[in-house]
Amino acid sequence: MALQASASLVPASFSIPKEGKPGVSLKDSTLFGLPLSENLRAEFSSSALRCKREFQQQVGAVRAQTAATTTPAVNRAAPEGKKTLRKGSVVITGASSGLGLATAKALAETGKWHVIMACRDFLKAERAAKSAGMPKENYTIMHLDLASLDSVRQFVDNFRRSGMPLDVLVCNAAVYLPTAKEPTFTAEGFELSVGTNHLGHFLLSRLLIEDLNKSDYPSKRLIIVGSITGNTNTLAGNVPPKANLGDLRGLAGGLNGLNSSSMIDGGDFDGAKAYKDSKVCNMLTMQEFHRRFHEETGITFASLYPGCIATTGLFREHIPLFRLLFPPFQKYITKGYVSEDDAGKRLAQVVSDPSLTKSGVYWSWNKDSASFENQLSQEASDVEKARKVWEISEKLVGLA
Ligand code: NDP
Ligand code: PMR
Repeated sequence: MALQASASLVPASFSIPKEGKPGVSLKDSTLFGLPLSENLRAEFSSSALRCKREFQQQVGAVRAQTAATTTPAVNRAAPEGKKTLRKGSVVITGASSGLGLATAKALAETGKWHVIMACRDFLKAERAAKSAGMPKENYTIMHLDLASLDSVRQFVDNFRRSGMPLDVLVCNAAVYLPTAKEPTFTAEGFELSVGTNHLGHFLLSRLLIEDLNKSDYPSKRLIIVGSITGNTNTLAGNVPPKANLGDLRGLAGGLNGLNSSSMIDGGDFDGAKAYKDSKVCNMLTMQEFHRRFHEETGITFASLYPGCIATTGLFREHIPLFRLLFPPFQKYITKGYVSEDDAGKRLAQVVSDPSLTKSGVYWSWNKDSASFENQLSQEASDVEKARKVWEISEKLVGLA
């Protein structure tokens, strides 16, 4: 039954269009023969005050482990046998659901990590951590709304005030708005998907690299979650609308939809494309970080495609039929499906596995769940584009 239903997900006429030629747009008014729903829920919730109170209570819970604690496995990768006696301290953005939550859980459960869950909805994050059974002493929730650069700066201030070290930063949060007809914007007026997924994380990681650099942890890492759908060297990346940053004219114009396009390439707004473009920016940013900072700091920069986690909140804005059929389609047809728990273990591996210290890598997993270094598409590995995205982004977030 599920198989039959999912088979209908693949339109009979589906074909991979040639570069530059318009294909079947899944954003067009129908999907699998049904009208696309137009409802768009703005899901912002300000919980700064609650966060502050809870944060102050919880900071006290962050304690260095005693010498009696078993040495974390990660120490085996330490250069010159350097050892640490404390827990690793990892910030994960968007840890209130899906991949971020599963990763936070996987790391917190080891007892070797203290997870700072950087979330826009404090109560949701607290409930999620509790229901996932995360040990209370192994996590702290701090408010972060990536759709506001002020909030990003505030988060960095709060984090520094907490006195916690920063050993690993995971840029995981994202929004996906495939049914939106019109663009929506961040506090600073950037189109919401690129503004949140790329520009918010760009500012966050540019500011926190200083903190990562100060860490004495044996393996310091900055991880930016990418995706297959931003890579046009794959079947999934060829499902229209395809990622394409073009000559970056929209990004250079500020993505505000007024005197410039809301899309990076300067084209008409398309929510699904904006998400895929933002993932290309994520993967380019990781590589540019690697080129600029790896040698000097020893920090490992990595990106990954964790598999298709078809059940997460990422698809909350999609039509109900899509949400119903997407998981069986990925499970039985593409076989790209991975559960939230398993995806969380994969990202936790990139955070802490001593064998994944190579920098500049885009990790993926094969059907036996073994990690491998994957190839990025031409655009997602374009050195010149990465430099330009970096420089324009610096201007947009007020760093240049
Ligand atoms: P979810 O929607 O479950 O998680 C996204 C998280 O981002 C949520 O915690 C959400 O918070 C948070 N978030 C959204 N906007 C903001 C914001 N403005 N400020 C702070 N946090 C925000 O989706 P996934 O777990 O699937 O996605 C996680 C990552 O995995 C993303 O980077 C996505 O691109 C990537 N990915 C997902 C795949 C999949 O198949 N699901 C495949 C490949 C990559 P809230 O809970 O408050 O909404
Ligand atoms: Mg895809 C091996 C084939 C494969 C894989 C691994 C994915 C992953 N998808 C594949 C194929 C196809 N998808 C095919 C043939 C189709 C046409 C029917 C198809 C359709 C499709 C849609 C409409 N797929 C989607 C959507 C979405 O809205 C999701 C998306 O693009 O979100 C940005 C999506 C995804 N497919 C994936 C993955 C991982 C996603 C989602 C998430 C992401 O990149 O973050």
